[in-house]
Amino acid sequence: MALSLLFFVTYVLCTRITAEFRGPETSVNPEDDGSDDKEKAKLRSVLSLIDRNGDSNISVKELSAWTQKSMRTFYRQEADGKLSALDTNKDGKVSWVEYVKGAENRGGFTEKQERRDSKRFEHADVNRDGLLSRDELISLFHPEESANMFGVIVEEFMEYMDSDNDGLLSFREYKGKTADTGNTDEHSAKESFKRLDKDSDGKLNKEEMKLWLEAVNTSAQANNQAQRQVQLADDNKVIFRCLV
Ligand SMILES: [Ca+2]
Ligand SMILES: [Ca+2]
Ligand SMILES: [Ca+2]
Ligand SMILES: [Ca+2]
Repeated sequence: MALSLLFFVTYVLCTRITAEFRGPETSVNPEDDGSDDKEKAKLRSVLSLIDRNGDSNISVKELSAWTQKSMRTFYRQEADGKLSALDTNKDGKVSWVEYVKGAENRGGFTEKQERRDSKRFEHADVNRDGLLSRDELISLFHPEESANMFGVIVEEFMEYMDSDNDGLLSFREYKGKTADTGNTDEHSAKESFKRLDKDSDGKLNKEEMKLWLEAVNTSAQANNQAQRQVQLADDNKVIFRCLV
């Protein structure tokens, strides 16, 4: 959700930048009350942060780096919020008891959810002190960001998708939870299955499924998104020279 929000902001920002650059006619407004100048000033200050080498062009690399940095800042702030809400004994960490209490205050969770969260909690606790620090909380709530969480998430996938319980995912099983549920079409499901099936044996093993998680983490998404945004611009770079 937060990721989509940020990408939306990036999209609007880039669309604005490209539009500003393209036509002087778009900047002429007889009822201009100066609010555009204020907006431009705000935009300019954000753009200067993204444009690390100061050449007034925003490259894929710069846009991707900025998106990643912003997302990580957001994850830290979100974890701080969760920490202050859950940490009832104020020791700066969240214990499993505190975590369960927090869930109960929000209406409780089912036995299945409790089992799932308990496994995630255990894996997020990297230093094995039974408590989650702020960074460990980020792993708990955004498991795709931490390689140490991939194993437990793949186990969850398997439980959900491996209907014949052979520890491998056939295309039929994969399709059953992707294309057949309307999440994607059969052609795209085939393509993504083929991409993930590195040893081409027609099945996805647990290591191959971890690649799935790597493809949805912030770095991968930010790179893809930046590449798409920059392709919208005329010369493979988003330009904001007109604003500076
Ligand atoms: Ca605590
Ligand atoms: Ca810990
Ligand atoms: Ca299977
Ligand atoms: Ca395989």
